[in-house]
Amino acid sequence: MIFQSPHPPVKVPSVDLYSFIVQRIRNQAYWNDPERPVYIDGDSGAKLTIRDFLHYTAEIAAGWQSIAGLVPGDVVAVLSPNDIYYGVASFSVLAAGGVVSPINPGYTQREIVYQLQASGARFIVSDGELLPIATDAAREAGISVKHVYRLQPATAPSPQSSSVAHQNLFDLCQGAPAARTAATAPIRHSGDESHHAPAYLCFSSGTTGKSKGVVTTHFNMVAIVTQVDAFLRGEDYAHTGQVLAGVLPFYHIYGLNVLVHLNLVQGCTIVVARKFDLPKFLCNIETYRIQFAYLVPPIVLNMARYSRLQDHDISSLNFIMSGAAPIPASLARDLETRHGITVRDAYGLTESSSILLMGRRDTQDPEAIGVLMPSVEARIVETGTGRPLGPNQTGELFVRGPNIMKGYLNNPEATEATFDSEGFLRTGDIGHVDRTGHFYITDRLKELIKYKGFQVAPAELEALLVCHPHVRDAAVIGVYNPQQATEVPRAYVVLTERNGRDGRTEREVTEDIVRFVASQVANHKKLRGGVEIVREIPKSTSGKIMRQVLRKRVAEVGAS
Ligand code: 4UU
Repeated sequence: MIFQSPHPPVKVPSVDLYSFIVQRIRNQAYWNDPERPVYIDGDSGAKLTIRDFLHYTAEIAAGWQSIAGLVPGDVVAVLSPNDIYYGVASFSVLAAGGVVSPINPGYTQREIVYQLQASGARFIVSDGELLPIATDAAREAGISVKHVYRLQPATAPSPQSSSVAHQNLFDLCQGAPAARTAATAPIRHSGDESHHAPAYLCFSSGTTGKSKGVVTTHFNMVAIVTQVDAFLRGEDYAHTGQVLAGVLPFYHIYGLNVLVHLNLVQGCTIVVARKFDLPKFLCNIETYRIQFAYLVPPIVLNMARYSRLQDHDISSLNFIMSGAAPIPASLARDLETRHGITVRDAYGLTESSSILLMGRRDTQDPEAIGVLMPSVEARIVETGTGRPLGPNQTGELFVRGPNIMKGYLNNPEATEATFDSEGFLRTGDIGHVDRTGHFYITDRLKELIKYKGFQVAPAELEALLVCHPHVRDAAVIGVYNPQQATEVPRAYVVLTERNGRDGRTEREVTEDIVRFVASQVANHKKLRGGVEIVREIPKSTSGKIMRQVLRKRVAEVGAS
């Protein structure tokens, strides 16, 4: 049985993402005013107008080709926190025929090098405090430091910390000042099938193993924007012309889709936060009269619990979309009843170019996530047998549609294991659908752990743990922390016989392991769920870690 969206299917234009966005900007009445800001920096108040956005994007695109020497298909890594110029970096690369690989700015050098190498990046765009690490990572990955560009306009002071004089992305602008008012015509890729070329390489661990490059084509990205736009309009909660919070990271598929692409189609202004800070966020809601916020559950929780919430006038905020991890139903209700803010859930994957399910206006049950995006088809499949299930039967969710990735980069085995013979993608999530077409996600079959919406791949931490001199074997699972409304990674380790504990207490050994991991990985991957020493890691006869045994143990003895 195949489940369909209650919304009519969309027609996906056969055009590259940049041309699509430029066309839609031209048709969007909110952009008639060239001075209207696309982005406002929530800290400094600096603005990027739609006119400058279009100008810089087109000019830099030309410079990528003629000055930097980018050839279509080249990968450009963007290593930056949220920034008013992030979209300029991204669209200029796309317009020049390049592929963007956004990197988590919280990554350590080791993690950055991994993504640079796995994506085959030829250029890097970065800035500020990240420039030295971007430069070192470039050297380590074999990328010329001449190919590391700064993201800020030339007027911005050069960061003290960098010993290399980097070229500036804005120096790629060739246009004379007089050309600034005309939004330059988009550069189209050559060849009819160009819209099926890769546009982005975001990274995701998928159902198993380490993080992999997700090949998202122009067609996929045009599709998802078209689908979400149609859905929001259909439910009468399009945020056309509104002011939106820009707190979700732009490098992650969720933020990328709604705050770098969809916002342009809907004529929105984004108030950009480089780093999330609750009081600052609330001040910005007040100052800029933010109306709509895409968030993740831990932020919604912090907000609902904040003792000084009353001190802020957040009356402009009328809608919160929470996504990337489950939101406790009581939390959504609380904000709705106390503050009159509509809260809806959204579910998506990097592999589906973002949103698959979203709450409807009339979604009553707060346990339900919502219904399928237009043009997305779904199956619920019995685990183990692969038998398709009907309504109200629990199994793994499979999805198909124009927004589903092409596959994993240079990894045909993983790609093959993720799609079934009819082109449905395995989500690795467990749930069911009711008779009204509402989907519920109740469990996760895949290994992935989500800390505050960020991906943590157990396989990566396990590979790291066995590099610790005292660890012989390791397994990592996620345990839910209700106080923080998030999962946290926890490790189970078997110590080496020779080193054992070296006369130290168990606590000293586990604390050392926690510190060791923390020194190697981004903040969100730290072993916040602790380390437990065990005699052996439960494994199947084929040597696979039986995570369900560990999860069951947590369920029996509690998370702490
Ligand atoms: C329970 O998390 C994402 C993308 C989320 C997204 C995107 C656009 C949400 C709303 C939106 O508008 O991608 P990944 O690849 O980092 O993680 C995917 C996994 C899912 O397989 C599922 O296990 O994250 C989990 N997940 C959720 N779980 C994502 N959203 C939800 C959710 N409830 N709402």
